Amino acid sequence: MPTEQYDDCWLRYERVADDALRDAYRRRCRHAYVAEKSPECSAVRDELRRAVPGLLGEDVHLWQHPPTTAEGFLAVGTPDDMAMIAESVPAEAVEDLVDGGYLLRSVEWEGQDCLVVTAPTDRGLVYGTFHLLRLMATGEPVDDLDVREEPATPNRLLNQWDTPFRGTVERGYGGESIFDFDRLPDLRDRYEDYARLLASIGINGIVVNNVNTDYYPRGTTTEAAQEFDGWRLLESRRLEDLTSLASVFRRYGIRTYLSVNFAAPMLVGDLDTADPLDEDVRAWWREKADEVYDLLPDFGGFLVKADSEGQPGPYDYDRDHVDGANAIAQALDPHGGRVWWRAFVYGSHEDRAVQAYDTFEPLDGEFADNVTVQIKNGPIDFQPREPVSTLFGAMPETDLGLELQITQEYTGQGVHATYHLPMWTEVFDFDTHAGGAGTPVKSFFRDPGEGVVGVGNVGEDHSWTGHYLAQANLYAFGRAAWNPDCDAEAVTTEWAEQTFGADEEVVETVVEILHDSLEACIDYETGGLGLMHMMHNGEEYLENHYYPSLEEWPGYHGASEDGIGVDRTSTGSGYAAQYRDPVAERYESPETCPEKYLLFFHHLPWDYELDDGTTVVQRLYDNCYDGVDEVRRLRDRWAALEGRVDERRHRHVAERFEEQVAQAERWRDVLTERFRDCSGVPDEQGRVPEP
Ligand code: GCV
Repeated sequence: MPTEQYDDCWLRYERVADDALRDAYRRRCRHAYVAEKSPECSAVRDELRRAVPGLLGEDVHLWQHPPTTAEGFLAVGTPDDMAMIAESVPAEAVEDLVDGGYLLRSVEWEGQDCLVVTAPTDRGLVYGTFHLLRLMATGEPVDDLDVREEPATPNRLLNQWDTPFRGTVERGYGGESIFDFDRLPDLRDRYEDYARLLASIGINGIVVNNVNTDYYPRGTTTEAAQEFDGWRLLESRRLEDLTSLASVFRRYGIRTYLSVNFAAPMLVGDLDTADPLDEDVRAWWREKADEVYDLLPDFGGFLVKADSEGQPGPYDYDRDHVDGANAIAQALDPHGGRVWWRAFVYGSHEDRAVQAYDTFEPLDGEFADNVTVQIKNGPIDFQPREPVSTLFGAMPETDLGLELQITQEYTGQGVHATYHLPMWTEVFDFDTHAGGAGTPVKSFFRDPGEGVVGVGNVGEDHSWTGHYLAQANLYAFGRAAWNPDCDAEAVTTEWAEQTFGADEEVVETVVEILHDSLEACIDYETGGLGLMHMMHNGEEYLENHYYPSLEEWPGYHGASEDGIGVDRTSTGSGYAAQYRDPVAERYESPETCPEKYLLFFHHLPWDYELDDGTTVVQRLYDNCYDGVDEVRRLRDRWAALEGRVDERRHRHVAERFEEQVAQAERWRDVLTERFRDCSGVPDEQGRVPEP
């Protein structure tokens, strides 16, 4: 079999150019002693074997006992594993750390300069080692290390939307699925490299299959659906196969989860109902959970998309989401497993924004302790910009999960350079006022059953993500899930340094491109005043949600002769009132509503005057044009890096930028011409053609 070829992403481990720094690293890391006990520790050893030769230009000497050498060394283990660690680091400092937390210390041991990576759990040792390697890859000194790190968020999960047995990834733009479920238990190197990438950014759980467990695209016959169904992963032989894949992730501290079909008792079992209150159904889930845990003792749990976009659910039996989620939760409970139950429901309300809150808020307090309600960041669907979902802060008695989209379904897919971290920090920092002023969204994911979830963006492509710069979205997701208070610019800089090396001009340019990219996308795709979902819903897979179209979803923009926007105030759908005051009050009035959400909450005349006296329609024109100008500027910034970035990656990104500019112009033209037609108001600058 040919060696698989794909990019190393941010784990490149290129030689440290600075001699003094390299010597300092060598003094402490050329010899290493890693506890010999667990799969995680063997992963640490493997990582050192990969990284040290790259960074230092020589092999690491791995010892099976404390090194007896005249040089310093790196020790990785818990205090129980090694006397050297127990004697170098106070026991309480380690015991105090939560699962995943770790300490990095520069210490002197028997007259030698050493480094200690220690933690209360083996998972923490993996994270601590990756942290140390990151410091070296980014040229940070290690002579005086005193790092204490803990994840702020207990569950940091990846959701793969990979459709098993079909090999595709729903909304995936990095190529086919890397997972070949049909060939399990055979493993590919790529699985391990994926696990390494995820562990290096602190991910501790992966749902390996699509939430759509019935493959359902338009036109699919029932027969074809049967052939490709992800629900089959719950079949006994598939579960046995899964154990090999799970063992790869386990080495890196990552627990495996499955998306399951609510009707599994009928599809996988042979029951004639999936009614969650039926005793046979509940017993079936218990037996299935027992079987899963026999094979995978550290299994994380089940993710369920129910009564949503055609997936079956408790409504099929006149039951509610609590009945549905709790029936599955009772089966997982004896094993410490958890149900992640999605709140992505719409269809029965004229304004879909209203429905998730209407459905789930009244159920607060009724979900079992091992159920987490998983909520998308906004009330619609991963748009370039949405206000934060009203459910955050509305369910104090329920464990919540925040679902973010790493893949760029609505932000240019595999073509546009659009960086999501600024969007996520905006979500994390949003003050819900649920417990009074100062209750930001990020405060809801700290309990053991809570977490932050990202819809993944990798595939078979050499770049993994279809666009080399889109790797930054995966990286940033992990770092932000670990610490929602992270300094966004610092995270992006460390990604750029690890990915493109130490050339300051390259790093600064890449960071600038990434940080300016989201606003540009918002401008050309939405006009920047809170409009959204003006997308083509084509039959062609990659066309879907990529090109502009205002005809197909008129309800999202509300453009008519008299104005534009959607009234979600008390005179409209009432969505604004689902927030707590003073947020609800602020959004209710166009005078106080932030401009970026103005047309999400209000239907306003085209000539409505904004704070600076510009009319709504003129601002929309201006923003659409500014967005394109900005993308051209970013393209030129990247072009100027020619010769400073390797040819393969430079060309790839440059070509995509050309396409992005063309598409941004298309978006601008479609939007502005439609606004011009509807409003009858010419562009003051004469850029928009007259009808
Ligand atoms: C996995 C949107 C996407 C679907 C996705 C769905 C969901 O509708 O377009 O591809 O399905 O969200 O999040 O369940």
